[in-house]
Amino acid sequence: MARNIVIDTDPGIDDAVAIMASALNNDLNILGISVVAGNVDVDKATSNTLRILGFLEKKDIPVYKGAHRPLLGERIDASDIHGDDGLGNIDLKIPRDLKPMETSAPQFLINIAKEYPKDITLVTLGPLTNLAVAILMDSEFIDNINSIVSMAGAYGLTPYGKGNITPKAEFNVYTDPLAAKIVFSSETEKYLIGLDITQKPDALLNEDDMNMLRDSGKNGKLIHNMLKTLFYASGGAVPLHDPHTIIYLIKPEIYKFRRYFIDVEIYGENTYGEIVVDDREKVPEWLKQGFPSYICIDVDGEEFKKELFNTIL
Ligand SMILES: [Ca+2]
Repeated sequence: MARNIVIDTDPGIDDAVAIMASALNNDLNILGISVVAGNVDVDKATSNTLRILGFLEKKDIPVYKGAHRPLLGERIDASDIHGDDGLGNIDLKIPRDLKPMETSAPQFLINIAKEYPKDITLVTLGPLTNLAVAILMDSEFIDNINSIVSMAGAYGLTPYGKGNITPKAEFNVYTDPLAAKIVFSSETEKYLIGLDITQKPDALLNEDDMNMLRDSGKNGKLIHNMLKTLFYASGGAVPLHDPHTIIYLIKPEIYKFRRYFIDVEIYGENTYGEIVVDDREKVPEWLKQGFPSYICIDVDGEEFKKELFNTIL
């Protein structure tokens, strides 16, 4: 039986690729997509979700618009990376019959978790504002979720686990560290996939991958078009962060996780949005700081790309 998932996202080029991979895999059943401000503002991110679903002809997946700003700090976007439209300035229209639902994203998350208790894997690809609001609104919400799989954070557990906004902070956490703190301290199983593995050299898209995408069918061509400006601006090797969450669900054996107690820095001048990992080995758990999560510490990058291309192309 297919696994029920809900995706919370801020498309975003790599979000779009993750949505494509999840929608095209028969072992995953997308119950809905909630949208949050992140890479672009929430209206553009919602439009982009609808554009991708229209392109895939998956018009039956409901889309819910969520938070337009973070719980903490001013909204910061990443249109310098993802283009003004958030998808690399591609020519892709929203089909006229596609609109977001009336219900807000946090309310949808609460409702769907009640409807499918302990039967939903919540996949997050953006700042964690919608989840934090759902946690604050409904004390039973998090108990109803089976597990959370998030692309978020830089943990310093591999040579690649350094920040991409500041030396210490990754975008999805930096842009709403309070939301991340609320979600990461919640009592559910959390699998956190961060820059420690998404920036690993063998997981980056290289020139051969780009040429292969360009010369493949319509799905590959769309990915090539979204990525090409960013790819050449970044010197010929580009990470695809968000799709790791989906490939982890499809092929968990190529990922390695370890359990750590973690917390999020929300006050620091130079460390704002940093994830503090309590990796002290000889300290008993009851003395450790933060809350436990499973942190991704390795991936077979070649296998990641192979599985991603197999799913999408
Ligand atoms: Ca994202």
